Amino acid sequence: MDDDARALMNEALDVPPVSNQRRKPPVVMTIAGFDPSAGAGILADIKTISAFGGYGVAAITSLTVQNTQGVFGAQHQRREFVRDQIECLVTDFRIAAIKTGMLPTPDIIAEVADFLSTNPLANVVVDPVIRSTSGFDLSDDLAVAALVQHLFPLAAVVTPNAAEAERLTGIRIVDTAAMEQAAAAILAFGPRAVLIKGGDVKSACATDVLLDATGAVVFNAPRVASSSTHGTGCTLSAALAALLARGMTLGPAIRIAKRYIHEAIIAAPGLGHGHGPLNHFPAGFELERAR
Ligand code: PXL
Repeated sequence: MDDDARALMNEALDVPPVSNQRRKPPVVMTIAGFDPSAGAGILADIKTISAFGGYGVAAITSLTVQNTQGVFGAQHQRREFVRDQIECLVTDFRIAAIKTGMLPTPDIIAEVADFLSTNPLANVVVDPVIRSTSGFDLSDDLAVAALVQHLFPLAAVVTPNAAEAERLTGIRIVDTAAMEQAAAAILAFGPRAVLIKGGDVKSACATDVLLDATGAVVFNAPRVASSSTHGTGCTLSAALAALLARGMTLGPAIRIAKRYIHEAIIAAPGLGHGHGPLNHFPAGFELERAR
């Protein structure tokens, strides 16, 4: 299309002309499962990465059958096919950060770990997705062991919720002290940092605990009573990856990501009959103001 034709088309659509001079967005890759109801998984990740000014690309590990009411089946991909998707993307894009979500089999985990070992990247966020909110196992026991052994040592941060932290450590998460204890046990598996999310722990605040070699930081956010919480874990880890890709450090990134989740729950569209999706583009959240 020549310049005149482009100008004419933009005029007709009433949008500013496209310029190729704009700064390129950081490319963030998600390696995760596909939730066709778009509340969790790859689609939640891509929306979140977009909301934070990144360009999201994805390798799909599993196709699930689900809506807001539950997960009703899953067809996991073969490890070679996951690797092919990843390699095809890295030959074309410079990847600034990676987040992993649902990695359902030990084979897929070994493949992703092998890729990350041969292509070291500082900004790797590992969300240890084990079970859906509705109780569907998204990963088996062997996969959990593989995740700990092969992937945790390659992570900048791992982001279990309280139930996942319990499964990983055997420690019952009843309060902030137990969260810190569990975080220490997970840090010993080799990631550079651990963020345990206490959103599901019964208390007035949604308390998260970050632990790295320098010590623990506790984050509090007001709890929102809402059933629109499908995909909050995916969304948080994708937001962290997108912010790390923009050069932010983990502490400030967590603060911003938590505020984003809060706004996204408040502005949720109320869709479906179960745990509804978030609004990934909440009007109350402006990244530039949040920084
Ligand atoms: O929220 C965990 C999660 C991650 N990834 C996929 C999912 C779910 C929960 O249902 O379906 C694909």
